Amino acid sequence: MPSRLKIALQKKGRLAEYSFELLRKIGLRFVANGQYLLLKCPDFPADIILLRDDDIPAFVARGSADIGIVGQNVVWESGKKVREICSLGFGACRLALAVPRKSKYKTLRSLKNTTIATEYPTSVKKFFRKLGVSVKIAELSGSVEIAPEMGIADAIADIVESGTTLEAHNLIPLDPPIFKSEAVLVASPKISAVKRKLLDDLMARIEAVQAAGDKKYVILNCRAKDLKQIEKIMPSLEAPTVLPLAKQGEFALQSVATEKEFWVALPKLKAAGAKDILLLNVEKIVS
Ligand code: PRT
Ligand code: ZN
Repeated sequence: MPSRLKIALQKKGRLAEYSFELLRKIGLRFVANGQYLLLKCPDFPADIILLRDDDIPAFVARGSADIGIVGQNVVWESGKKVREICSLGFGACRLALAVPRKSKYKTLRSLKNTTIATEYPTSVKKFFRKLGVSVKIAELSGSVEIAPEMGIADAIADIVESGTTLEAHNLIPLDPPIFKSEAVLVASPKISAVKRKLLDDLMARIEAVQAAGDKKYVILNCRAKDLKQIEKIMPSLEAPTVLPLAKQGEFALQSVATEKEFWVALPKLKAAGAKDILLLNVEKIVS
């Protein structure tokens, strides 16, 4: 039987939809309807295993899954031996220490001998060991932000994204964070050579998606007399493509640019005589 790559993804939660979307963008078809935990991809030799995110590092480390998508925070906390292949550009957050607004503890070092509530005991212990500051840990599996109010801890170490949750509980973060994290593609150290080839194939596809990033395909028309000036202004990867229109003395210019570059260039393009301007999505760029 031909080898099939086993891909571990979060079943439900903050990374699930982004992970499904990425796999779909790279051409893997599957139906995730919440009913099955093992999904077969019909047009690529891969099966998707849906798990709690906390279980993904262990599955990948022991080779029960060949690759997985999970937050670096979860990998580091687990201590499991997996290979980080690449960052995926979503799930960005940080593990930060925070204290009540009115707390007497204002710096990381001032937390000496205090109790810190967290879902990340290993990462917190490691951080303070490195800092040479001894702290006690109150390990919780949720609702960490209410621990100081409940008298369980002096400070917390929790995942922060926008900071809204901390603010809502009158907590202020201390700098620097313990670490910054984002979703990563991880691979098993036990992956076979055949499956490694399948992974390389998927990686090339992921790179094409990442290269497209927020790039757009820009198309516009102009008159021959304005062509040279517009060519100069038009942002592009190398240089814009210039094509004559089926109308005497008119041209089309086509190029690839980031959305930001496009908006900056737009007033100048219009002033230079650009018209019929289209902005289209670019899905993939293969260099
Ligand atoms: O059920 P399962 O165990 O699979 O999921 P989970 O509930 O453990 O994790 P989930 O789905 O909440 O998060 C999955 C991953 O998303 C995390 O491991 C992080 O890598 C990443 N991530 C990104 C976040 C956040 N942003 C985030 N904001 N994980 C959690 N949060 C929580 C945080 O715990 C806190 O309660 O959101 C709150 C803070 O958000 P802000 O925006 O108010 O600062
Ligand atoms: Zn979890």
